[in-house]
Amino acid sequence: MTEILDGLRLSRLADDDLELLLLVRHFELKLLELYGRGDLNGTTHTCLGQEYVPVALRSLLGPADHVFSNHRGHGHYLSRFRDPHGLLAEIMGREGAVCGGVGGSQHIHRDRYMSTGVQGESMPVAAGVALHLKRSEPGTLACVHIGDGTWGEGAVYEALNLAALWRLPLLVVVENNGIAQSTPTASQMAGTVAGRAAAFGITHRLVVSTDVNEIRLSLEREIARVREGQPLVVEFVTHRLGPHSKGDDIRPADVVQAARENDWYARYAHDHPEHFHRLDGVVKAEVEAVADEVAARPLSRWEGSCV
Ligand SMILES: Cc1ncc(C[n+]2csc(CCOP(=O)(O)OP(=O)(O)O)c2C)c(N)n1
Ligand SMILES: [Mg+2]
Repeated sequence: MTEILDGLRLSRLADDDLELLLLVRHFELKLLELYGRGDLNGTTHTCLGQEYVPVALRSLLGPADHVFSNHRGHGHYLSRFRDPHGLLAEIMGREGAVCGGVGGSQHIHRDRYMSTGVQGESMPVAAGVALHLKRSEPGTLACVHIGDGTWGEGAVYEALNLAALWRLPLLVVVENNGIAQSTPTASQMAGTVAGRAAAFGITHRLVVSTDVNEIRLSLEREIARVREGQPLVVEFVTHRLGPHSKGDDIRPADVVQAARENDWYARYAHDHPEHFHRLDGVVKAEVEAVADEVAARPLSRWEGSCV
C-alpha cells in the first residue's frame, strides 16, 4: 500500500483541467439551486468536493476504455464527455437529453459509459466487460467507480475474485468519503479497503492528495499495468461537501468543517488566485447559460435509445 502524501500547495493546473473542475462544481451547485426552486424532480447526488477524482483520471483513460459510474456520477460523465447540455437535459427531461430523459441523474448510457444507482451492480458488469476487452481489445480497461459504503455489497467480492483469478484489466476507483448516506464508514466497515483488496492479491493504492497533476503522475504506471491484466484498486480518501442527496445532511458541524478545509476549490483559489479568478466567473456564466437554454427547451421524448 503506497500513500501519496498531500502537498502543502496545489500545483498549477492546465486551463482545461481547471475549467473542467469548475464546470462540475458550478453545474452541481446549479442543480441544487434548481431543486431548491422546485424546477427539478426526482433526486440527485452531487460530487461536490470529489470532482478532482474523475478529472485526474481522465487523461489516464482513453475513448476505448469503459467507465462505469454510480449514483454520484455527474463529475464522471462531464469528465468523459464535457457535455453539460446533454446531462442537464437528461436530468430536466428536456430535448437533447443523453438518454431521452428516462435515465435522469443516475442511469446514463453513452458510448462506453454507463451509470447505475444500484450499489455494487456495476462491479460484476465491469468485470465481465473487462473479460471481453482482454479477449478482444487487449490494452483497454474497464474502470468502475464505487463508494466506501458499496463495499458492503457481496457482488463486489465476486467481481474482485474473478478479476484476480482471470487477470482482468479492471480498475476499481473507490471514492472513500467516509460515509454512506448517513452511516459513517467506521460504523459499518470491518477492516479496510486495502485489506480486502489484499485478500484477493489485488494491488491497492491510497490517494490522499487532491492535486490533479500529482495524482496522475502517481497512478500512471499502475494504470498501465491494469491494461496488461493486473487489476487495481485505487482508494481516494475524499470528502463529500454537500448532503447525501438534497437536504439530508445530518453530519456534525466539525465533520462538515473538515470537508470544507479539504476542498480543492478554496485551496486552489488561495494558491493560484489569478488563474482561479480568470476562469471561475467564465465557467459559472457558462453554466448559467446552459441552464437557461436547456430549461427553455421542450420536454424530451423517448426515441428508443440513448445517444
Ligand atoms: C443495492 C442498493 N442498496 C441501497 C441503496 C441506497 N443507497 C443509495 S446511495 C447509498 C450509500 C452509498 O454509499 P457509498 O457507497 O459510500 O457512496 P457515497 O454515497 O458516499 O458516494 C445507499 C445505501 C442503493 N441505491 N442500492
Ligand atoms: Mg461514501
